[in-house]
Amino acid sequence: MENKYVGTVVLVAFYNVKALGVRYLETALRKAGYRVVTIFFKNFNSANPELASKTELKLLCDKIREYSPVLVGLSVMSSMYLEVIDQVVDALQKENIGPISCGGAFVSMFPEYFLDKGVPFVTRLDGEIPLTALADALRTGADWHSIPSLGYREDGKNVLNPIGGMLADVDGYGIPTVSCPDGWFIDKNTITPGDPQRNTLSYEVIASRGCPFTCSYCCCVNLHRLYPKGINGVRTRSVQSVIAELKEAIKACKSIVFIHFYDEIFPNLPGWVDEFVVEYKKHINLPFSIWTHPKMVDLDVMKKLVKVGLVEVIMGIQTGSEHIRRDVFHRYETNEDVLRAVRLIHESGVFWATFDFMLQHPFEEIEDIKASYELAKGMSGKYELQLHGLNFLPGTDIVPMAIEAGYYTEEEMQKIMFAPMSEQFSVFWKQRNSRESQMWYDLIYIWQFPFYRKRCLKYEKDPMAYQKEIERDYAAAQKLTKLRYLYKKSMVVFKRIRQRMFK
Ligand code: B12
Ligand code: SF4
Repeated sequence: MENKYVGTVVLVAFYNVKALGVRYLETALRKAGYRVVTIFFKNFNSANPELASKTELKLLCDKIREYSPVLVGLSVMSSMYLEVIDQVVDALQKENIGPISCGGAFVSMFPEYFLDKGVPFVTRLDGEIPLTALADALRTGADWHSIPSLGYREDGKNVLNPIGGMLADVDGYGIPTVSCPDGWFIDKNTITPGDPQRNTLSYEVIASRGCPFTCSYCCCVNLHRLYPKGINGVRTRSVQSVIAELKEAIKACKSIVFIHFYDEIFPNLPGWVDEFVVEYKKHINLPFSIWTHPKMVDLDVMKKLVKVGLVEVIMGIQTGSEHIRRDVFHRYETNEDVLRAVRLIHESGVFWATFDFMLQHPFEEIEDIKASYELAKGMSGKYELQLHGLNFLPGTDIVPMAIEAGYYTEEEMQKIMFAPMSEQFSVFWKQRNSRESQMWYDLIYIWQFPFYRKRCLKYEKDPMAYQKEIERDYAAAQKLTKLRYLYKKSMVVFKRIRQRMFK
């Protein structure tokens, strides 16, 4: 069996059993003749993230050693769980397992983080071509020094090759491996054979890579700045490629009832959408969700998508304060644009609209959070609000802004950005602020439930005078959120059944 492969590469995905980036790498390596063993290390849990236990680290090391790979690729998408990547790198180094190569969004921005730790190779941006070239070179003993996008350590110095080996037409990468033939899942001190995605109810796909916007708290613009000439900030796949992947997914994962499109912004190119809706209806016909942006909402496009199964639209609004939005977040839509987008989303007839806000960060004054409350009040139709805090992600434009504004020193900021995982995830959900800010935060949360709106109109006159009542209603609204979640899920399943019956 081993003979049919040129060698084995082990890939490790962290806290993400869907791990699209890793699945694209697997496709590229398999095309080049490698046996690819993909280990999904720990399940995602943003509410209560756990570190890796000694047992889990041992299970990982033992499994990798078993395959004597040419290369071990660690996928580091986010800095929020760096603590665990550090644990894994330490364990692999102690056990002399490797050579290790790291890649992923965080590594693309901070390649030296791992080189300084003694990891021999890193890769920036798209990994398909460089990683395959590196595996080939290590396997054959060829020289790897000039592989584009590769970083390595030599004579005590870090060397970063210019970024290259990126395809302008991402169809060239093929489709991500939907079901890894040599997949393993490590979690809860146990290792399970098989790709955990096979039993999934929802499949995650991206129809494009990249985002045209420049939000200061997001890495997309920083990643974009690294692109070489000739590579567009947004690279959209062909409809055929997306449909081929989804067909494959439905064949391999028998329980799929829902599709999540995780494009930063779902493509709204008119020709593309027209072709997509025809093909999607014909071959896939499953309920799906998309992410969009206030500047990108087009009624005609939305209506076409709704007709073929779009049931949920998630849109970042982030704040109602024009000042915070423009000067701090570097988002250039106005409140009118936001209200228009919300209206159009509802007019399209989509079942569910979810809007994200990022509240209670150091740039925000009471007037700003009040403005978010006022914006929510002006938003038409039914909607779900997801209220988040602001994570300072390393390398994003908002980081130096916060230091310059005097909110943190450089040292304090380093501590925040590289804090233990549990602290970072608690900031993601919520950050404690002044009592008054807390009352406005609670009011925004409560407002999303129409039943409480009359009370909100009373409390808003002087929230500090109604603290007890606001807290009580906030606690009740949190319970309602759970019920609403169940309602949403059951409706999606119901829609799926109906769609099947009237196919
Ligand atoms: C889609 C997405 C998600 C999806 C993931 C879907 C999936 N099935 O994988 C969901 C919604 C689940 C998600 C969750 C999170 N995400 Co996210 N996500 C993205 C997004 C928008 C696109 C990622 C993607 O799929 N790209 C397409 C694939 C093909 O590219 P890729 O993953 O980058 O992989 C390529 C290269 O990086 C490289 N590569 C990857 N791994 C490796 C390994 C080796 C060895 C090599 C050589 C190369 C290599 O090759 C791959 C193929 O070309 C990015 C933004 C971005 N531009 O990266 C944010 C992004 C990666 N996410 C981010 C964050 C913060 C998170 C969360 C922590 C959010 C949270 N608080 O819960 C979680 C963490 C999940 C996890 N365990 O990793 C941040 C990370 C920044 C940071 N410093 O932390 C980003 C950059 C967005 C941002 N806010 O700036 N995310
Ligand atoms: S619109 Fe979303 S994905 Fe695009 S830069 Fe802003 S936060 Fe990032």
